[in-house]
Amino acid sequence: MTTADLIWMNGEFVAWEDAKVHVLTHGMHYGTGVFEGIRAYETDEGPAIFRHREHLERLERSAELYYMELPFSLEELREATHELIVRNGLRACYIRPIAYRGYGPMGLDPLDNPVEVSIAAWEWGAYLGEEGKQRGIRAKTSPWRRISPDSLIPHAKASGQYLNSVLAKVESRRAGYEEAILLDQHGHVCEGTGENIFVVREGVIATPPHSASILDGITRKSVMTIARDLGFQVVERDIARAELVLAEEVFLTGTAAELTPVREIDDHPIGDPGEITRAVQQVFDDALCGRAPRYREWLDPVAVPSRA
Ligand code: PPE
Repeated sequence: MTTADLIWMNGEFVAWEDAKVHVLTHGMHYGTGVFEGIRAYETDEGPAIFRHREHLERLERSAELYYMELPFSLEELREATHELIVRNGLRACYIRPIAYRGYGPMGLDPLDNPVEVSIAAWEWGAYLGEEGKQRGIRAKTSPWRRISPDSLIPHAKASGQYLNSVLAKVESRRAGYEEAILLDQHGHVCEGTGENIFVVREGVIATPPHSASILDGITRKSVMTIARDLGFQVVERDIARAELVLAEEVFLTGTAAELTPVREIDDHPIGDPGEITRAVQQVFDDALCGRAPRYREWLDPVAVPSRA
């Protein structure tokens, strides 16, 4: 990975290589952490963070769902992130805040362990490859089902929950695909290992609803708004597995993956990225980089002091 100079840890900036934790950190043993994935983009007015507030609010909600109270306000975390970007001299970057139960008593009850918070930022290119973003990726339906709300909290972005994504990811990569598509506990299409999913059928854009165990993706919401503004019909509904193959177009959305088309699922060609995917992707990319005035409010500009 491309490293940066500094990482923010519990209110202080430390050298990247010194950002360490104790081996008995609770979150490392039991997955008791919540995190975010955020991106900043280079705009005409310097770096700007895409939907920063929404991401920080989700972090706080995820923490709350796992009984963690963040020891910093969202405004403090926002300011720390701005300073981190400036002090690292970053322009476009990926931002990873994480809050976790730290070193303290062992055992499953986490309530006496401190809640620690860190924020790292670094340059991270196309998550599923630059070619994947342009031409589309090959995906495979996973034999692993997405975590169900009977056992965990799909709406929380919690560290331990990602073991589910790791199983699906490794299985699909070993089988020669770039990404796995997970079904929910009822067998409906749910999402990718780190992305929400959309299918286009008869010109209508469909995406699984909240009841399908999805993570409530911020990119998903943004793309739905853009697609509707472009005049497309967007519906949230259960999607049968076969529809992945029957679809005219399929694409994935996520902070890391941005909008990535899918060109093949389970060895069935879907084809080159279709017109609707392209149209939405174009406006989405414009929105990220501050070229779409209509979505300018989605950007949190970072004030970079001039070196003069
Ligand atoms: N589902 C899952 C399971 C998920 O992890 C993500 C983000 C999404 C949907 C899309 O959510 P949003 O980013 O709000 O649009 N995955 C993050 C982690 C990726 C990683 O490898 O780490 C991300 O994209 O940052």
